[in-house]
Amino acid sequence: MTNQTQKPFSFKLLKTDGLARRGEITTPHGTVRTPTFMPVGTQATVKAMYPGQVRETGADVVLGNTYHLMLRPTAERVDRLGGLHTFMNWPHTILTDSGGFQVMSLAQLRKLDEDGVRFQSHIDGQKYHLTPERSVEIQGLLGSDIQMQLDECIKLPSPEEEVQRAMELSLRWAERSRVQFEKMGGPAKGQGLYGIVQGGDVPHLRVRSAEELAKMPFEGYSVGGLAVGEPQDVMLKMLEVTTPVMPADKPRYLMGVGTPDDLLESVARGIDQFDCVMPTRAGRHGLAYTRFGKVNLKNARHMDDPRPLDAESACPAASSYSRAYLHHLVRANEALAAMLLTWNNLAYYQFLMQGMRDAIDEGRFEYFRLKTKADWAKGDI
Ligand code: PRF
Repeated sequence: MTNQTQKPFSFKLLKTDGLARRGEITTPHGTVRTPTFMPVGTQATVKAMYPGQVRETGADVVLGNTYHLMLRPTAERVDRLGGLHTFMNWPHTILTDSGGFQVMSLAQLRKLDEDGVRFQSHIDGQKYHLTPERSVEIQGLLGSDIQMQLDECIKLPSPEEEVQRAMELSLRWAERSRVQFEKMGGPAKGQGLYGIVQGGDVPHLRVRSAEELAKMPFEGYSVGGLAVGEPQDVMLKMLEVTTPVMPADKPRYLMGVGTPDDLLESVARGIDQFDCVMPTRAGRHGLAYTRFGKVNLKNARHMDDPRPLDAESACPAASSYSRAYLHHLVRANEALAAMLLTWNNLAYYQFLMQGMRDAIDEGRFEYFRLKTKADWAKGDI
């Protein structure tokens, strides 16, 4: 049950500019300004960042993973310890993925059938059975504000029959997930459950998936099965056929995407929410995102460069450390390298999202899109 200060899930569409949308998701743990980028906190931590610092970059919501947390420390333990918000000291909104995607990329000896997916843990080989019902149960135990149905995401390219089979299975799992979500009291707790559009790179399957899901009462709708090996123009084409069929009064979440350019182009096609490991993972590998494109700090050209990454950035990681120092930390494999570059990258992603939100508010999104791309093209230095 939500207490007096907690508000139930809702979405308000505040403004549109072309297909780009400016909105607000409310959950029991706060307000999410959309379009939004959600840093990935797979293991109940955004790697190399304090939660307060993640918040300060401008994040309204972080993502957790059913797959990882069910294996360790287990959903039941997190529940006993007061839920995921308390456990990880993130009092704001949390979205969790359902586990299907991670099972397919990480688990051993996977076996998928109508009922769900059987797999062995990549940590200790222990056997698990994840069903649509169990996934929603786990997400409920974690206390996630925004939950995802279990789905089957297949890699591209795949034969059309295979794409169709996975999409139809995901629709049946959507229905079962919804039933379980209501049984768990999700709506009474003010939580939301999203259905996930599948259909690979086949336009008519995407449309059917979105139309069938729209008939079910989800709080939001995700676009899954993209950024799985197809070129960017195929992904954008799929968004162009999918978002017009998705309910306009519900949030739309493009899962596991992407580069700054992907975010810009997807918002231009009507997407409201994103998550991706890119800024955090790249940061741990010596790569910085800036207004003028990517900077690989491993490169020897930075060795004697006293300039910061971006003197005008509000993020200290970008403005207060020289490229020479960052290069040194990366080369020496120091923990601070990962910390500073992750901080810089999350701050840049949030700066980009704030720029998009302001541009939509002020009816100049198209100009913002072109200007941002022109700055990237200038390149760094
Ligand atoms: N389904 C789920 N999670 C995901 C995806 C998906 O298709 C993707 C695809 N890019 C990332 N994360 N449940």
